[in-house]
Amino acid sequence: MKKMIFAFVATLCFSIPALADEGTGFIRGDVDLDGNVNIADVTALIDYLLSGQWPPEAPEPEVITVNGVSFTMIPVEGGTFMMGGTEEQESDREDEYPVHEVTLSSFSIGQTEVTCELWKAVMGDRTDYPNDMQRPMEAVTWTECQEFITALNEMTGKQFRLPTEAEWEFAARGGNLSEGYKYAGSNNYNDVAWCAGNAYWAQPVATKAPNELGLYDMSGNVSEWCNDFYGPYSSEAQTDPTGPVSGQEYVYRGGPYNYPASASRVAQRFHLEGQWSHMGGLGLRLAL
Ligand SMILES: [Ca+2]
Ligand SMILES: [Ca+2]
Repeated sequence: MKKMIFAFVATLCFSIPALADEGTGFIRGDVDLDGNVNIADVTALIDYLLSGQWPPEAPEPEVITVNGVSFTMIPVEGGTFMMGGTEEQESDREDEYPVHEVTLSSFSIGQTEVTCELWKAVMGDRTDYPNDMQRPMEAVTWTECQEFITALNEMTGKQFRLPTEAEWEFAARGGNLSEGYKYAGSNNYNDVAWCAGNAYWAQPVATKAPNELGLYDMSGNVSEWCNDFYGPYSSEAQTDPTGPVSGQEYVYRGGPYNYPASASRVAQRFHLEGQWSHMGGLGLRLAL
């Protein structure tokens, strides 16, 4: 009898419509949203049933407005992936190896790069970027990004931050919905990335196709600062890695509009000193 009840609950577990929807990035049956489907999900489902909260729902994209400017954070369900120069990357760059297994907890990431419009809404007149305000903010240092995030957090009461390098790559690869593309959402850079070959300067965000998670411009447009110091990869499997504890330079990812397409591969790493580098084509994307 106990077995029958268990089997019944397990069947329920795998039929949760909210979590089975195509395109949400969430795994069918993963009730507790930890990226794995296992016995813990059956327990979580029983808890949901007993608490009267049925059905459990996958988190929705969140729209946040500051000083009249709205932006969207996309939930990314945690999971396990291979990080670094996997086969489809066709990479000869030493720092993408060894390819290693990374497991991440759930997080949210900006649907787009931080726009000039959003930067201005948060930092007042600090921006002197005169052109299209829907373009990504660029030529900002890692330190300035932290100032922007601190100000944004004071305005919203939230805990925005830069993504870790692993979160950035997992999201670029499409998270649990990954199709294994070379670029974020396609094997053809022209579908998804503004880069040398189709652009001379930054383009308004979200004007190429999104990736599997609905994220725009993870490949190309502007590169994006990550929170981590730059360092070599280790072959060991890691959970929620945050990079080296100290370092000289910070990681940035995604390849800018003025680099060749290969620079916008999902695995390619860049690094730069964080305080003085006002580099054109380098911006940011928020994580939460
Ligand atoms: Ca689970
Ligand atoms: Ca980008």
